Amino acid sequence: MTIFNQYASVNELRKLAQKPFDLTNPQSFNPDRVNQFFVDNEHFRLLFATEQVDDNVLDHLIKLSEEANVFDKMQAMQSGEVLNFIEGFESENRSVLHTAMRDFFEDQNQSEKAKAATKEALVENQKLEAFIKDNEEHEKFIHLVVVGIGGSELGAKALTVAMQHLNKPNRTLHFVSNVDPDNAASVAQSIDLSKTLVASISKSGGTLETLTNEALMRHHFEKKGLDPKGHFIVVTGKGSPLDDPERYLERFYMWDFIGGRYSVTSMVGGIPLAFCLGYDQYKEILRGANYMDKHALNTRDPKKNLPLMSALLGIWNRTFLNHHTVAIIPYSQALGRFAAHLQQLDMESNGKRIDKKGNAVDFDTGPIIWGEPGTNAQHSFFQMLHQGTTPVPIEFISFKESQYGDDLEVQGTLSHEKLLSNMFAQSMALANGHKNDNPNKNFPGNRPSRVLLGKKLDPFTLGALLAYYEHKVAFQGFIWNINSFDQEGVQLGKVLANQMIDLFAKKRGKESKDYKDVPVGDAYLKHLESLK
Ligand code: G6Q
Repeated sequence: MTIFNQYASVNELRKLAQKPFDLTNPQSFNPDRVNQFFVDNEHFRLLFATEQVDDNVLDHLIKLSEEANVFDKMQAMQSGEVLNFIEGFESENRSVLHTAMRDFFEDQNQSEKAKAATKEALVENQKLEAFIKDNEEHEKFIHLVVVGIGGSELGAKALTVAMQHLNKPNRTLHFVSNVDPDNAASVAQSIDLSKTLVASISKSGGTLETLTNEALMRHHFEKKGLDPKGHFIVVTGKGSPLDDPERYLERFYMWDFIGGRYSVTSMVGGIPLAFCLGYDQYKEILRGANYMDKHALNTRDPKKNLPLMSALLGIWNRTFLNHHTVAIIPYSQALGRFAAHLQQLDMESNGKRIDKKGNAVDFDTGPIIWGEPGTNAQHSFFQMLHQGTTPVPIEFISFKESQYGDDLEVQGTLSHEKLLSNMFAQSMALANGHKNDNPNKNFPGNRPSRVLLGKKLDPFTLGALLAYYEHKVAFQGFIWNINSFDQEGVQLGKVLANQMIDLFAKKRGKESKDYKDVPVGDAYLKHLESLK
């Protein structure tokens, strides 16, 4: 039996899950409940009256967090203890120190490992500040193209989109991630390459898509008679195949204790964010993330710890109420790419089927994460969320104030008020449902959701929001006792893709020494060939 299933609270929670709180009962889902079921810190408030929990369930969820020693594990993580491992089997066997990348402010972590990591991060940040300020002075580059994929793209993209309203004038940012050549071609053809900086971002320095796209981008520069060396910088691991002074104007580093999906506050996010917003605004993002790191670690009352409470509610929905998916619905256009980042963060971290001892888990772990911003989503898939056969717990995110403050009263209310009204209305409608004799107009209700509210989406808040989700995911992994920090599941596809690539190479007369016959792959290629 896994450790998780040995916790006394798990047994109790399984019993309680037989009869979860009924949100359709107007007596129990009332203003008192809304006023009782929330947790907040100085910057956020998490409202969860619309989750199927009562005090008894919450008490047992808190016991679960105690049995799982979540704070010891959070302390171990932030101190650089080796947590990324599977006991007794070959695994990455590393520390997990993304929090050290932003520990530049008060109350710094005192462990030697964390301090050493922060010191290294500081060097990179100083290099970044000098590079960005020099470019601002001389306006050499106004366009930035980031070449990177997965963790070397998604988070940076989500955050730069979220902060677009603060972009320096004239700056444009583009991402080339897909090995589809149209991605690079469309970017290269849309900007003046003589004013363009390209940042290749790859921790390993060996990712097929990134190496290919870098070569493609260099080719586009050469075609215009420009020397790529004067335009390319790199973010990579020290000693990686890309760590080559001959190829780049400047090299920035990251380390093996920073997982790709946890790398936004390293140079991976630092380069694009500082290029677009300026270094000082980027530092505010770090400050916000650091604030949430301290909150997650030091707020030892689980009822006051936002990421922990969110983690526990998520475990209740997933492992005990058996909901398979979670929709992230920001009522914030700026967070248009945020769900895509959280999809990787959560699913690559907690999409695991063995525990840390290598045993198959006998309970459900990470859910399917997806989402789009509201209100647009209401006009798209919300039909299914209200009346479909699969209940989908929702995490709403919204802010009291808009970013631009450029709003208009139309028919008695501001657009921002209409936005917030819609979000609260959805949360209430999903919870309450609506009885109607016409089955087509009947809403079953009891569809859980929670609302994370912030004051305004500025750099500090964005950094804190990022870290809130990083810690929610980490707390869940600690409780399930799975390794949230590796990603072996993506390897097999990569191996087969390389074998397929060799089939294409062979057809071009360029057979590699590792060539393997892949009969099924051959069959696919024949389909391609037969297309007229
Ligand atoms: C993230 C994953 C993965 C990784 C990419 C890019 O946690 O490890 O998405 O970020 O495969 O890897 P490189 O940065 O090494 O190119």
